[in-house]
Amino acid sequence: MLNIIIFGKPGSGKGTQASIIKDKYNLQHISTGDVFRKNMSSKTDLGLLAKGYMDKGELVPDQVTIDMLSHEIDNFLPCKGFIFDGFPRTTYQAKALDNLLSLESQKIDLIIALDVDNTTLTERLLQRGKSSGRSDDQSVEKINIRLQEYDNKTKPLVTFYMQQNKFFSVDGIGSLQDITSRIIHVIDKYTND
Ligand code: B4P
Repeated sequence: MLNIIIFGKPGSGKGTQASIIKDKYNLQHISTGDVFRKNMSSKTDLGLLAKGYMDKGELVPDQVTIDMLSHEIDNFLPCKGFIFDGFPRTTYQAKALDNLLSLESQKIDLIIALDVDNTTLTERLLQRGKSSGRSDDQSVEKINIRLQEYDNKTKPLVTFYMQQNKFFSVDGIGSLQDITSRIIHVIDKYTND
C-alpha cells in the first residue's frame, strides 16, 4: 500500500489536489472535511455536532474525528492505499492514525505539504465562499480563526513528520497542473527509490 497525507493551511488546495492524485495512483481519498459536510447536509448527529465547530472556524474535537476516520478506513479496506486530506490536524490525530494503520501492518509513507501564503489563502477562501455557501469561508475574521487553529494545533505536525523523514513541501501557488506535477515528482521519487 501507498499511504499519503496531503497537508497544508486552510485553502491551500489539499482537496483539489487529492482528488487528482487519487486517480493517478489508484488510492482511496478520505477528506475529513467532506465527510463532516456530508453529515451536516444529511443532519446526522455527527453532522450537527461538527457544524457547531466548523461554523466558528474551529477544529472538531479529536476523538469525534478519529472515530469517523476509523470507520471510513474500514469501509475502504482492502485497497491499494489512502490519500488523507485534512487529516491529521493535531499530533493526537497523527498518533491515532499511526495506530489505526498499524492494525493493518501499514504506515504513512509520505506527507506532502502545499505551501501558500496567508494573503493568497484568504483571497482563495473568500472567492470560494461566494459560490460554496460554506459558512467558514464567509469572512476574514473566520478565516483568521482557521489560520490560528492551524498555527496552534496543526503546525506542530511539521516537526512530528520531519523527525520521521517523511515530510516534503511543494510550492502551492501556480496552475493546478503545475502543482500536481510537483506532488507527482515527490511521490515518484519515493516509490522509485
Ligand atoms: P477542509 O474541508 O479540510 O477544508 P479546507 O482546509 O478549507 O480546504 P483545502 O485545503 O482542502 O482547500 P481546497 O482544495 O478546497 O476543512 C474544513 C473544516 O473542517 C476545518 O476548518 C475543521 O473545522 C473541519 N475539519 C476537517 N478535518 C478536520 C480534522 N482532521 N480535525 C478537526 N476538524 C477538521 O481549495 C480552496 C480553494 O482554493 C478552492 O476554491 C480551490 O478551487 C482554490 N484553489 C485550489 N488550488 C488553487 C490554485 N492552484 N490556484 C488558485 N486557486 C486554487
